[in-house]
Amino acid sequence: MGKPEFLQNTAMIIQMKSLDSLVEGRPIDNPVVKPLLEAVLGRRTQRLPIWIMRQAGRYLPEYRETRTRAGNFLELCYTPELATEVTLQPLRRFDLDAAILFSDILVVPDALGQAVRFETGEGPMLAPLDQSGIDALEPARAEAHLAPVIETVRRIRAVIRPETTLIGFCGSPWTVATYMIGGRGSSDQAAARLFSLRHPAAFQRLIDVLVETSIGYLVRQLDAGADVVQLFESWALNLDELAFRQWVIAPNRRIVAGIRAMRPNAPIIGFPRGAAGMLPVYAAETGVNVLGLDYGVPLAIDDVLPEGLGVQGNLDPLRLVAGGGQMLDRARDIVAGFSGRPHIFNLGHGIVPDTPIAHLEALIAHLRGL
Ligand code: 1CP
Repeated sequence: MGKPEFLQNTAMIIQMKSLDSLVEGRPIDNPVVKPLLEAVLGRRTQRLPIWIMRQAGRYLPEYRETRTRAGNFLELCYTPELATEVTLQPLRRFDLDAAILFSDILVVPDALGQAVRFETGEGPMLAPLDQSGIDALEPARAEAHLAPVIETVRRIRAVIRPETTLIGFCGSPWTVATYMIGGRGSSDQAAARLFSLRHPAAFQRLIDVLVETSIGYLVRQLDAGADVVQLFESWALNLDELAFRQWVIAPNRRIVAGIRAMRPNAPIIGFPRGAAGMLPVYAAETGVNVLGLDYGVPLAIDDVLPEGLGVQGNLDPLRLVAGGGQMLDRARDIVAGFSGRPHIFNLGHGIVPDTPIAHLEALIAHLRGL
């Protein structure tokens, strides 16, 4: 796919960066280039930007130690000192281009007054919402409740290298709603799908609360120092076209537009996991800068996505668990497959706890040598 010459020319990119700096009134002699942010903004860079989905977590012994110290998982998310510490852990070990705020998508329901518990060895647990529960949510308390997370963003920004991009995030409304209605994770999201069909008006009210809360939450993350924000739509699978448009595309589009109404040009990554045939529509209609690709997406998606749209992904996390030649070969093919557009190397879903650290080291060394 042909690209304008200037997108391939690093010297020009640096010049353009300097012009940006002039426009924004920053000193032009010291423009700090963040390769990952550049890619999100649609510019190809010499250095391949890399981060790993869920890069802080149980595969790291130092994470397990800090989590034990925190007592429980939500305490870890709400204690800025500890959340900053676990955010930095993968950056100390690996040559990565981004830090991602350590938190969870389920701090939002917790902030709205639907208490969330994380039992060790099990996923999240919530008391499932019914129609009256939706109307009892308390959006007014969310900002104060989430203040420690914003403080964590501030602390991370203060200590990471200026070249490192800081990624903030929240869950997209549909994905968060599947936990709020179902009370826990499930493989088919049947509880939320049925609820949305039986009680569309109540479900729309829930989505509206999540859209509004997410806009405010992400704008505060950007103001505290996040360079980019990512919308995790981890359960975009299992929806028919109509439901996908109603509960995935429309709310994500409203969040993107709502953020940009307050912070024009805010860089946003969308990750609609499992969107499959709806990916091009999602990209065109939500307005995200970068599309996250799960590992089910074929490399040939490159032919049908809008020219210049950035992509992120899509290595199967189990290739990283197994390691060796198959992992390195697939990583090389992914990089080659997206060489015609801005590309951020990542996994197609979160790294899993039994991933050997040596495999991640080998993967990153391989990518740096390409
Ligand atoms: O036991 C533990 O220590 C908890 C494991 C854990 C961790 C490390 C959970 C519980 N959440 C997190 C952190 C987390 N969650 C991050 C920041 C870490 C980083 O990237 O460095 C992020 C971005 C998330 C986002 C998240 N939480 C998503 C979207 C991404 C995805 O994987 O699809 C989802 C769906 C959740 C819900 C959730 N939180 C935790 C678990 C085990 C789950 C999934 C439950 C399920 O399968 O339904």
